[in-house]
Amino acid sequence: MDYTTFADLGKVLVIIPTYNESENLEPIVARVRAAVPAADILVADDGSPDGTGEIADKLSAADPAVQVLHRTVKEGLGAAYIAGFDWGLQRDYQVLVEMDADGSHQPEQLTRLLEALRSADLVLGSRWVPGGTVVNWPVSRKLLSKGGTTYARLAIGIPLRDATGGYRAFRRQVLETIGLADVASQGYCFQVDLAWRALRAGFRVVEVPITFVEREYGTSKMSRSIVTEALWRVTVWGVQHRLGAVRRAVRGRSAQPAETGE
Ligand SMILES: Nc1nc2c(ncn2[C@@H]2O[C@H](COP(=O)(O)OP(=O)(O)OP(=O)(O)O)[C@@H](O)[C@H]2O)c(=O)[nH]1
Ligand SMILES: [Mg+2]
Repeated sequence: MDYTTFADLGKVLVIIPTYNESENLEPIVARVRAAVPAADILVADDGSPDGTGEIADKLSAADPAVQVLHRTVKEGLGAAYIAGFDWGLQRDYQVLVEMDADGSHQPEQLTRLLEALRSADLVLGSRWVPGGTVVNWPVSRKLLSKGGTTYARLAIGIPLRDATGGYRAFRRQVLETIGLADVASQGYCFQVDLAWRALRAGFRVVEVPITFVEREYGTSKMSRSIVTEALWRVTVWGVQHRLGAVRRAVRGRSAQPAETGE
């Protein structure tokens, strides 16, 4: 078996969601093709007004490994990924990768994620484990990112250093198991949601260090509403999680006499 092509993992699909990434798409696709030539690419574009969808079509026409999923309405990152996962799961892809189009997730580090997937079910590219870092971020963004994961650790007990990152490799079984159809969260929260579902389902989740590079071209879709959504959803999950633990403890106590035959 040739381990350099990752054939042992099965077919790999790199999903790249795009909204107004006309300057970034062509270079990122070329870098993925060079880094892992055996992987296919799916661009999931939400009708970008800047022509990103047409650029994707041109790349696809020139290279059969590149496919395009055109969606007509901008529905957010989470919905684009779910549509992309569904597309890949309907075909024979065994590994599905999340990657931003803006260069923040370096395609050259994809081999690192895939190598780690050999002994895991879900690999997270992590900025906040030893060896991981962020290039060109102001202190405020670093604080927001680290603070987001810290909050998720405290609220729901998620045992991760970087729960909001979006550079990930999933074995298909994870996506088939965790119930994608009822994932409503978007943005940062989408990433926390998926990692937490995978952990609760008992999958092996590992973090590998990445160097995250802030985008050079185009504009960020990060917004106050994405942060607010993550805050309220994680808070609600935290309360539900604790209530569930209390209920289980109470039920366990009232069930005890019957179990012990008293
Ligand atoms: N299809 C689709 N893609 C989206 C949508 N929102 C964001 N994206 C893409 O998702 C990826 C991440 O979005 P970014 O704007 O880079 O958000 P971010 O990485 O959290 O923010 P920055 O670090 O500031 O760039 C990029 O490839 C975007 O083009 C959306 O509504 N639909
Ligand atoms: Mg970005």
